Amino acid sequence: MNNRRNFLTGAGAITGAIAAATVSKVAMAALPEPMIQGKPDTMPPLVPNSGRPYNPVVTLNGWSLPWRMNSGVKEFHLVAEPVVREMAPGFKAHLWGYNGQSPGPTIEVVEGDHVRIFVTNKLPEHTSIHWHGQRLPNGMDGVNGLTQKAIDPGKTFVYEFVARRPGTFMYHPHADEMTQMAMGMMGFWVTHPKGRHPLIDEVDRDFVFLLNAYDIEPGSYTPKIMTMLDFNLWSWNSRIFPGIDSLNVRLGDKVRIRMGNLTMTNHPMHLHGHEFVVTGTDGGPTPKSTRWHEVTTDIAVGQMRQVEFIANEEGDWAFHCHKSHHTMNAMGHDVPTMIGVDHRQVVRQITNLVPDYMVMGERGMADMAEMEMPLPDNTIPMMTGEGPFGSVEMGGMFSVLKVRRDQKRGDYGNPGWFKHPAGTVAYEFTGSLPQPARASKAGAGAMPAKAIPKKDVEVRIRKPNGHKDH
Ligand SMILES: [Cu+2]
Repeated sequence: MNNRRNFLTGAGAITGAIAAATVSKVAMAALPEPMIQGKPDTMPPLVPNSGRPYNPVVTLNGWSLPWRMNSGVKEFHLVAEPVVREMAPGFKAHLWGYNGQSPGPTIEVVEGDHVRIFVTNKLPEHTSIHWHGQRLPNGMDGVNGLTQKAIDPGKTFVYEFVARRPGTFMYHPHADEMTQMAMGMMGFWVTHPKGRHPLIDEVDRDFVFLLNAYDIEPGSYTPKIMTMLDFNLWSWNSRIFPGIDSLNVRLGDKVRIRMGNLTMTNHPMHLHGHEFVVTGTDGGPTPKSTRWHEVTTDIAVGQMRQVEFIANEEGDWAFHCHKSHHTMNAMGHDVPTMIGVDHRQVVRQITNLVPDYMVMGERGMADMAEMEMPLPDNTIPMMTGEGPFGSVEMGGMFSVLKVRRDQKRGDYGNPGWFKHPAGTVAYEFTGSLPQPARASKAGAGAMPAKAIPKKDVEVRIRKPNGHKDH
């Protein structure tokens, strides 16, 4: 084993104690005690206190599952069960998950580990777990009906295999998948290399999270499981901005971010202020000759990607899915486009009948983030997040990479807002403005149009409300 830097000693003391608690004398003979997590906070990395050493990952708004060693086998205990997940402060969803949370805890093992996972089903229906991306015996692949009998409610099954290749993996049910994944059943898995690996660099910070999505009607608590495309909550680890923790790093840190996509669509993940390289896919580490720098990487459904970069620009850098509808929360849909429509006459007439009537969106949607809109209980505003300069006008799949010179090694805490050096923030110009260059001609084309209207036509169409008709 090479001499890995252990910069996480402080945080490890806490989680080490949790890991030790799983190994009670009584339990050694039977099932490992299930560890349950009640809080949606980002827990400090789980420093290994048995088995081979490795640099642990940090799960955004999540945690890693402690294990016990039993005659050389690493034993974990997952409990599939209904959970209440706080998706953002003040917004709770009734989901299904593992060990108290959705997603379930991250499982971290080392290449070559013999792994045994006990899965107890406390759901009202049968389940199974598929170990997405793993090399394993066919009968351990977790496909209900094809490779195993379903785990009925109240039963515990055992999965056992050797973690053969290092990389980034996921786990999820392969039984009534449509329901169980729509309800939040999924988790992350990282297999660390057993020694120095030519394609896997050591990093200072290693973050993981799953991309997931829900359709929860404003004012209700349970996802609509039949939804195939029209989700209204776009989340990372079943959290939505501003409920997603920031990724806090030290200036000059080598940072890895691992993401897995278990939604129904792709997510182009975009980082501000830095270029990264994709160093691994669901198939494992990529050959170095195939890596190039980019600032956005698309993650398709069922895929995992890991990106790496040196955090060498100080500041608060946005990190988000670039599909703008995925950085919106509930109410991002079903609102007609009203930009440019002058409502004043209509509003005057309506307020005679409905005194509280308010018009939204004629100057764009930013108004909505500023107005205090009355919302049903348990609804997250469409766009939220209060930054140092006002509303961030974002929701959903959005967080912030915080790069700080004075962040301590091993400190994953939020350092607060960036203090911009004087003269480095965009500012208002108050002098006299020269005439700006402006395109005024309609322009030509590849060839003349066959029939040109006698008078110019301006298209003014108000899009139909909702998605129901297409
Ligand atoms: Cu997206």
